[in-house]
Amino acid sequence: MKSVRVVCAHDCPDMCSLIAHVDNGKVVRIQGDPDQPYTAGFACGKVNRDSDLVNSPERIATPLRRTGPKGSGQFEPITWDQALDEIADRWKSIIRESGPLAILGYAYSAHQGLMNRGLVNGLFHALGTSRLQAGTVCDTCCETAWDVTVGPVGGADPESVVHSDLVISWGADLAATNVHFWALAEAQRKKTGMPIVVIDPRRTRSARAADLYLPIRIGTDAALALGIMHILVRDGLANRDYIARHTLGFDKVEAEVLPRFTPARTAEVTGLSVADIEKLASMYGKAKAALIRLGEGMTRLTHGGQALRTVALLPGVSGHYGVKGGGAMLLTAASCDLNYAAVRKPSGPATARMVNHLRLGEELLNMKDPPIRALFVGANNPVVTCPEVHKVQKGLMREDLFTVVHDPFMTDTARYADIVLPAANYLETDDLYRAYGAYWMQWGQKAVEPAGEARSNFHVAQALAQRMGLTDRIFSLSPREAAEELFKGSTGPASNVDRNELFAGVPLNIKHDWDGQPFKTPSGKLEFYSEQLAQQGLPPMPDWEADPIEAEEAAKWPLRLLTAPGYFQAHTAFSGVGFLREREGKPFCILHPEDAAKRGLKDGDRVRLFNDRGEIGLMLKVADEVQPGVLLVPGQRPVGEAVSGTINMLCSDRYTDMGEGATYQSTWLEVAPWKEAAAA
Ligand SMILES: Nc1nc2c(c(=O)[nH]1)N[C@H]1C(S)=C(S)[C@@H](COP(=O)(O)OP(=O)(O)OC[C@H]3O[C@@H](n4cnc5c(=O)[nH]c(N)nc54)[C@H](O)[C@@H]3O)O[C@H]1N2
Ligand SMILES: Nc1nc2c(c(=O)[nH]1)N[C@H]1C(S)=C(S)[C@@H](COP(=O)(O)OP(=O)(O)OC[C@H]3O[C@@H](n4cnc5c(=O)[nH]c(N)nc54)[C@H](O)[C@@H]3O)O[C@H]1N2
Ligand code: SF4
Ligand SMILES: [Mo]
Repeated sequence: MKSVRVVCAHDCPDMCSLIAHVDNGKVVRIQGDPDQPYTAGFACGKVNRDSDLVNSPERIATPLRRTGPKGSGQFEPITWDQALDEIADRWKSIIRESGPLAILGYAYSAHQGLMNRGLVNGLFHALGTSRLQAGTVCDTCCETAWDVTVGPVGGADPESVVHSDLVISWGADLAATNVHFWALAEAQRKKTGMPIVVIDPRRTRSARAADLYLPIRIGTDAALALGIMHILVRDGLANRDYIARHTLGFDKVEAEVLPRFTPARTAEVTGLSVADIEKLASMYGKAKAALIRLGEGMTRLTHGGQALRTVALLPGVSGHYGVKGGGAMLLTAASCDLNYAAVRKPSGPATARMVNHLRLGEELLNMKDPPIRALFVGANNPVVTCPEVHKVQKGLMREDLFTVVHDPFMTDTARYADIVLPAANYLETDDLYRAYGAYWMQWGQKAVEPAGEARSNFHVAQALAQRMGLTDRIFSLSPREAAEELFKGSTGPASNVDRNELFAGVPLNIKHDWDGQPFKTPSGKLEFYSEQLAQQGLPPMPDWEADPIEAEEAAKWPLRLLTAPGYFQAHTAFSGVGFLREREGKPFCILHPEDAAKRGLKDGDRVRLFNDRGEIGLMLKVADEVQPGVLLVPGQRPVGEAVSGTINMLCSDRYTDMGEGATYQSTWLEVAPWKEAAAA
């Protein structure tokens, strides 16, 4: 038995340092690293089972070639040489006939390592193919909203919570998606009595453990933030000195926007009580170092950018951005200034046609001059996780589309592939990591050799690059050598780390010297007024108003969809672990008792969820975890596990106001008893 220090590569802000216990070439147990202070000796409930993930009997053993109709899941094993030769031959002939733009590399985030995530993109960049505007299914809305307000720079350090006297978890279910910050916040509460506030339409685990829980109406966060600003100003709790020195345009907001957000109107819009709004404002205004953890949940809807931006402005009014332990924290990665281009953009044209990640279906069906003729999907499962799943499926059914899927498992997406390649996962790969929700960097080595014939993303990118005749150096370096390239020409704390320590596997802190939250906007200040937004035709000042298309949908359908990660099945990356599938249960939705009673539905029923886009079947749980008028579907689950279908069949591919992100929560629907006949 040996133990190997590895880094968790799942798409998660915490980037844990882990200890993999290995016996006879197999990972037998995973535990959190006690010597990395943020990981603090524990992994989350899902990753505790990652020995089951890496050893899962459901993993794909060899490359496969399709033998039946697309989507049927009928394949025959082939060798790696056959698979790679066939891919390279097809791509070459497509490039000859239609040019490189007819190819799309659709690779995403399931392996967070900078090499295994970056080099696949590097391959397609160098080939000059159509480019993926990645992450619009996830964080481009919140990131853009933050960037126009605070600037492209990391927010507060989660570990600074030891200096906080108030934590507000605003649209984030910390106990599910950011457990190490949650643990630190709870420890601070225990030690100092610091209150934790949760603002979330779902009574999450974090909400149940909070000192104050505000069950806000979906999509009204901007109104709540403005209502709090209104009270801070009214009660003389605005920090005028900070506002004058570090912010831009607050006077206009104060004169033109805040008067409209009285406590009474704020209560009407948000569905909260005036008493709770007053209480929150008073707690916030009187705190010395209030830390707001901004979640992405509030941005997955039409005016999501406006929501996040407005909440991110609050610490500017109170001046908490200038205090250690205060401010706001969304992401941290923007402060890690490595030379990413070395891996992601080794060569290739400066610009190329962009394809929005969330519009895969639309673009497969309708893109012209040239149409997409070849698709490579890696570390991504769009047949479940993209909106408009019916369109994605229809696009993937195109006989003239050549699809390659690289994944450890036979996913819903892989079923549509012409060639499936078995992927190694993070326990089987060497890579360099930097957290996106903390200030840590770490080299992680593989704990075991890849299962079966699985190969890493890095390896596949290099093998295809070589077959396609690309000569960039990066395609012949080892992961360790490639990682060194990231430090060339980089400046700042990340570049200053001791490389010997780093590559020996020591977790390293990359904290900046901190003298208050830096602002990297055009004005160098926190921008209440944003000229960048004005130029895009968006409201330059924070505000809240109802969206006309949402209002139309709401008039037609009685329930609003809330989607948030499942506790044991987050997205689909853990669906290969039987234990976790069972813990999560058969795919389900949650309805408030009043709404269930109105429809004659009871806990444990099979139900039909439907709207103009289609219908799906799930199990029903009846609970006051949500407010009346809301239907919650945790996680996104593969089609085969549900009564029928998957939730993204009902979600539109409309964009958010900022960052062209996904609007899953701008979905309205109805629920009724399940009837086999109706579904046929
Ligand atoms: N363990 C684990 N960690 C993860 C992930 C995982 O799946 N599992 N996923 C990772 C990924 S890819 C991401 S993007 C992040 C996402 O993590 P978060 O930033 O936490 O975002 P979400 O999970 O989408 O939503 C968080 C909460 O927002 C609430 N919410 C929804 N709509 C609104 C609203 O209008 N207003 C307010 N105030 N709240 C709202 C939801 O009910 C939910 O509880 O987590 C990452 N971390
Ligand atoms: N309705 C709704 N839809 C959503 C969301 C929502 O809140 N509601 N959230 C959205 C968000 S935030 C995100 S980030 C996306 C996530 O969507 P996806 O990126 O599609 O995430 P996963 O479903 O986890 O799929 C990742 C795939 O990568 C595979 N994989 C794991 N490790 C590796 C590896 O090392 N190499 C390769 N090649 N493959 C690997 C896994 O087996 C899995 O099939 O979903 C989005 N979709
Ligand atoms: S909390 Fe996040 S980083 Fe840590 S083990 Fe779980 S998924 Fe990995
Ligand atoms: Mo995400």
